[in-house]
Amino acid sequence: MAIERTFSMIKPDATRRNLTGAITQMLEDAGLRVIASRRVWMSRREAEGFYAVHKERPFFGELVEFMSSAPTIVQVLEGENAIAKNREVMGATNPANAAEGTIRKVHALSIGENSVHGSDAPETAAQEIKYWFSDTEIVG
Ligand code: DGT
Repeated sequence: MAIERTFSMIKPDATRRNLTGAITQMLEDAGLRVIASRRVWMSRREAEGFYAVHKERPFFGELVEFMSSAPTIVQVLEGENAIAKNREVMGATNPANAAEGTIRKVHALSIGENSVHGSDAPETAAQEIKYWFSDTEIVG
């Protein structure tokens, strides 16, 4: 399997509870390397742009409100099979369904306040990385 890159975000519910280090440690323990990282307090407009694919969903307003309610940590992760590996360590969207030992099982509060985001495919990973980072900020 080739080395892949994926986009990860530590969400406001987690930064509020001072879990940036604990969550990053879980990513690193899974074999993922943090090759870019920045703390951002996104505007509503940035949140709407980032989550544009969900704009018709009933929870879109709530999602944008939440994502712009406190700082997030945006990251690029690199490793073998990084996209799938990150999704695995994140666990299911709803923490009630997440497997033992996953980030969402351990830390998430609800389906909305679910501590982390991770790209779900190579195309979205490339788009999401580009949304938040310039090439010079990524140091592999
Ligand atoms: P991600 O990685 O944040 O894109 O989440 P996924 O791919 O695990 O889940 P997805 O794409 O179905 O939903 C994107 C985000 O939208 C999810 O992380 C939290 C939020 N969300 C999804 N379903 C609900 C819901 O029923 N209520 C609320 N408030 N938020 C939701």
